[in-house]
Amino acid sequence: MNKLELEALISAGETDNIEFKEFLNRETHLNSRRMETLACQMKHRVIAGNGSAVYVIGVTDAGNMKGISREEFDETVLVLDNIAAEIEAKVTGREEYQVNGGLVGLITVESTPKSSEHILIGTAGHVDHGKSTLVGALVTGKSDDGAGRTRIFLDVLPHEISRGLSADLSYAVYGRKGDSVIHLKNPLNKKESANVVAESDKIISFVDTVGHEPWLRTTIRGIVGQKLDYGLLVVASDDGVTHITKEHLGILLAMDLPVIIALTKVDVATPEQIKKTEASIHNSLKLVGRVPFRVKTPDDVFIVRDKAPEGIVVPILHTSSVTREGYDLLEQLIFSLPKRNLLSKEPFQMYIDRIYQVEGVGVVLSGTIKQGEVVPNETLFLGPTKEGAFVKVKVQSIEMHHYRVNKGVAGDIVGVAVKGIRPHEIVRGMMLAKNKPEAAREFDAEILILNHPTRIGIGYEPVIHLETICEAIEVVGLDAGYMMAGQHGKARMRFKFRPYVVEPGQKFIFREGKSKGVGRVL
Ligand SMILES: Nc1nc2c(ncn2[C@@H]2O[C@H](COP(=O)(O)OP(=O)(O)OP(=O)(O)O)[C@@H](O)[C@H]2O)c(=O)[nH]1
Ligand SMILES: [Mg+2]
Repeated sequence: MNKLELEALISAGETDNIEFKEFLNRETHLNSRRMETLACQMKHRVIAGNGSAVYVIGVTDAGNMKGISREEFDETVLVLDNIAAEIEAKVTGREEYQVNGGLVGLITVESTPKSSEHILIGTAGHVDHGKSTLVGALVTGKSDDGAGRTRIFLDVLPHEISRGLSADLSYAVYGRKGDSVIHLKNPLNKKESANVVAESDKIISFVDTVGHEPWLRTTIRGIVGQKLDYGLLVVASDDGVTHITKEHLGILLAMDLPVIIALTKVDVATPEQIKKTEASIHNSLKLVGRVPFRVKTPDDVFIVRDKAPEGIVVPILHTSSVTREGYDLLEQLIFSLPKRNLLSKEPFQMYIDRIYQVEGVGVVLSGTIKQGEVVPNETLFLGPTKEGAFVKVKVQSIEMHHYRVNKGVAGDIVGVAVKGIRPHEIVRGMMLAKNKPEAAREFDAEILILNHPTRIGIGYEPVIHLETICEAIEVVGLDAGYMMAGQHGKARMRFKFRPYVVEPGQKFIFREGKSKGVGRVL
């Protein structure tokens, strides 16, 4: 910055993340009372600045460039660094300018990455059974009115609000610091979400899916493509288990996700309805070899939190978003569950879920980090292109729930801003990776046919959902020749239009009309 630019910056005055300070000294400003106030102020500035703030020093509050001595300057920087340490930040930049025989400076303070545990929970369940409301009521800590008040927070598209149906995935976050839960007044507020990420030592991200049948593809994308740790199946106690409830349960289990079941709307259901719903949940679970476990007390939470992650024991809670019955227990359970996807040691990989063009930032790729860590300025491979190539891109910055972070780790939902590629060259399902992956047009898999009116054979063309890939695929080889519902066997699959990255062990779902199956890449 030249002096003119400095003058312009100062005459613009203090903004969200710019603070003027004439001079700070150790004796007064590092005493505990003053320091606390300054730390609090710095935190607000850093959060407002998306992880970084600038202190203009040697300048009065009113913006007069006074200039301070070298000793004063150095002491001020030292005091700022001490205050920064209190809020898990540090001084990362320092520029000096000669003014009036003294010094004026720009001191940059940035938040330092901290390791908070980040748990991802995906909702599933029949339309209108209360998924969005449950998530809204959890993250806000408020109750619902039974008429859609809370879910408004998560349903943001105009047609969602007017019809009361969710049509796309929504994301919500809340967290806990020490023993206190950090709620949001409005889960859509970017500053509030950023604050949760900045403050929490345990973060819960919800991926809220949709129950309406025509949007099954989106529901599957929410469950298959996001590296979830747990699935939260919502069943309205008055309406009971439906074919969609069963279908969603099947998808959660096919993805090896441990399931938690919330029996919602117990405030409006009759005792008979609740009993009946509970019985059919028990049946559905027994059919798939799972053991229901009703959570009624904090002791039950204690018992089930160690068992639930293995996926066999399924905690069931009775909840009402109107009376908040069951919410304390559900919250205790959620916050005591361990992270399941722990692949931070592997080289970085992320399947692309969404692609944005952000003004002033460029191309932003969002997704859930599958493995490894990502930091700004590193060079990564993105692809494959239609021809099977990988393009080198450079990471500009990383955001998590609107908060700028210095590092993203396995399991984080992030937006990664990259340079080196144009948005129209990118499609959902591509991979961003540290090491150059291999593109595959065909792969072998073990498949199981769940539903099919007749039988499948070579030439069968379902849509596959694998990680974030959602694409037409053709069965080009089948060991058994033909397969019917309930049968499993080896198949060779070929992506119809372009290659992707697939790896042994990955689970997938495929569908075509009423037919459906699951599989594992060999
Ligand atoms: N009385 C009562 N009403 C509830 C409860 N939970 C949700 N509701 C109401 O049920 C309706 C549907 O809730 P949503 O949260 O939109 O349902 P959803 O499962 O997200 O629906 P889709 O996203 O469209 O699949 C809303 O009007 C809520 O106010 C509850 O515990 N008690
Ligand atoms: Mg919804």
